[in-house]
Amino acid sequence: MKRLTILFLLLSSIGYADDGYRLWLKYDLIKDVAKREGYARSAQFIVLNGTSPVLKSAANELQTGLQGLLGKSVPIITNAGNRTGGIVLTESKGPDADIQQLNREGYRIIKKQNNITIASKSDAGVLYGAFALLRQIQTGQSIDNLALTSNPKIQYRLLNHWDNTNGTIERGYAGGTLWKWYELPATVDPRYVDYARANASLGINGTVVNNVNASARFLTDEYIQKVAALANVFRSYGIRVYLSVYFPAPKTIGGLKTADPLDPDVKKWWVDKTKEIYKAIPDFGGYLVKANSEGEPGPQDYDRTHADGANTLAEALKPYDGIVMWRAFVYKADPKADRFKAAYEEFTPLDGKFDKKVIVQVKNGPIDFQPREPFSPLFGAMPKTPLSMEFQITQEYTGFATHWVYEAPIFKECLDTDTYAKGKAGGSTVANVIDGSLHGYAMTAIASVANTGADRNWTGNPMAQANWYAFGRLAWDHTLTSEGIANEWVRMTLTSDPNAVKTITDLMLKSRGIYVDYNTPIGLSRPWSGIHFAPEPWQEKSARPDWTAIYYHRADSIGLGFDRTATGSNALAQYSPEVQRKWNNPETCPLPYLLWFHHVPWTKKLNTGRTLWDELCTRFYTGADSVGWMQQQWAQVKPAIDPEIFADVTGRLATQRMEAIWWRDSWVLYLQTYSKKPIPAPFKKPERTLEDVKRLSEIYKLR
Ligand code: BDP
Repeated sequence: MKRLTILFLLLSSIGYADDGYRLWLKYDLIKDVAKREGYARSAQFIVLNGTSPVLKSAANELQTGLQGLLGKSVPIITNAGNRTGGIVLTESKGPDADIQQLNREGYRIIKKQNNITIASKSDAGVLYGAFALLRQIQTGQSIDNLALTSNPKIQYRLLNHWDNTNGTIERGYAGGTLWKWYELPATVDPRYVDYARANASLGINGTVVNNVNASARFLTDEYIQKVAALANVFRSYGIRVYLSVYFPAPKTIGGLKTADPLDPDVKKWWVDKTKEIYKAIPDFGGYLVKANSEGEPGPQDYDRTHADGANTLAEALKPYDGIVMWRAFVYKADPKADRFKAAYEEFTPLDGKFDKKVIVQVKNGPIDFQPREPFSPLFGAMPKTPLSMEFQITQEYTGFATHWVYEAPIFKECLDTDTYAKGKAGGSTVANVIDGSLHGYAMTAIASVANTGADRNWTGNPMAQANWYAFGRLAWDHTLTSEGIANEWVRMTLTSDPNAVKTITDLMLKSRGIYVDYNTPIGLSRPWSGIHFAPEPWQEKSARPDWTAIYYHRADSIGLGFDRTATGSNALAQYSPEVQRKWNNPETCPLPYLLWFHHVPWTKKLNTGRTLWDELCTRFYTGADSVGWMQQQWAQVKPAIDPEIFADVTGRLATQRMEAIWWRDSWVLYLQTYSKKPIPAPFKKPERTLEDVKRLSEIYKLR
């Protein structure tokens, strides 16, 4: 691995193209000599006290990073004697005031007696501090008077990989799985180390390695050994592995007649299986479960509740430091129900009924990772059950690997929204729910569906690396801003040229709004079945009504949108009265959420001064046109960007532009059959017909 890293450093310094593999851990030589020498004076050596593999990772990373950034080798020593001017790594439980203010994984970086000390109560905290110091240098900040304290606000910070035994990834757009199941456990790809380094640099401390639509094979001895080999790599970076479990596994691989969670043989099966896993993986993190959801079996098949199912697994984990993450992503095939309401209806009656080792994992929105979605009403409604957040980094609904969508604003929008669970503003945002501060949860977690794959640059679209980065940074500290994170990522990953940094940061911040405008403006959504890419607002036939497009947008001759007020499904009643007041009235409901909650007449004047129809057209057209603006802005940064990455993003933007127009045309031509209104000036009517775009979608689906 080390040799690989050095090779990359060498190649980049002699001007070879950047293939994106190094992510934000580039460590390219700092060109400003005075600056470089300044850093070098404070980083003459690294003092490593201790033998923990995680501490060693911290020292090695510092050494690799400094070698690249400063262009000189920095020795790792165990005792500095009287020498100063180095970096001292300290894992300490001591009474020192600096340490007292830290939680287990927090760190303190401080310049003391001419040394920089990185201190933490845990070796993992020291590792996070080492990455923070490198980040400080990578982003060109001074390290002369450092006094930096940072504590993660959330305890379990995980990636969820939807990876399968056959090498594919559900909703993955960057190649096949990173995990080479066929080769494991005997062959351990060095890339696993780089995966772990990237995650540790953000403070991610757990990874669920397999799909929530889980194969029972992951619980066989064969796969436990494979997963253990991954765990052996990740352990040195403070990362624990978790498994998604197939709930009926006691039947399918255990040979039992039932998987009823209250059956004594089933309970025993889980106890024995868990013991077997811990024998192979002593720091195993625990189980993630999708049950009674989208056809996946679960406890309800035996007239048991989600709590019964979760608690059986929790009991099996009792002797160990592991947890159960039970997903709340459930909805029944009831033609009369509103899918929006399902999770709340099923889970709130179970509040307080879960074992203390269980955390309920809730998607950010009530439906399914839409480009823009109101927060799930479960947040704030389960005071006695720890809830964790599930975001999605992979761009299932946000344009796969061709559309440039920086997702931090999606994450932040949800985290920063007030649930009003306390009845008044302040202190009860979604972030306050999941960081435990609102209800005093004993356990806190945040997860996101990963966007990594075997593509050389990890994420397909190089700009999508920023979404992995942003999730990790926010999982550590949800108070960081989308802009701050974007700025930091650009400088570490793409360029330090100030104008280019500014242009790209601006593009990133606008990218999600632009996507929403041509894809799902004013509160439209599109979670209908299929590959979730081709526009098909006309889709009306499916195995179940909530897998059709018309179920969601409800276009008719009068207007558009899903009435979720008391005259409709009344899903709004699941929110606190203050939130209801904000969204209940179509006159005052913020435009981004309007069609989520209201069926609005085509001719209704909105607060923009335009009718609904004209506003929709304006959004679709300006959204698609704005991709042209993105192309122009991107063209301007060419001199500051590596040519390979520049060309890659340029190509993807061209595709995005074409597809944005396809989305725009599909929506406006289809909705026009209901609104019966012309495309308002100055926009020109699409050059193709509804039949043309329908055909295009059919062909697209053939792939
Ligand atoms: C949906 C995906 C599906 C997942 C499901 C889930 O389309 O592939 O299995 O979510 O989260 O968004 O379980």
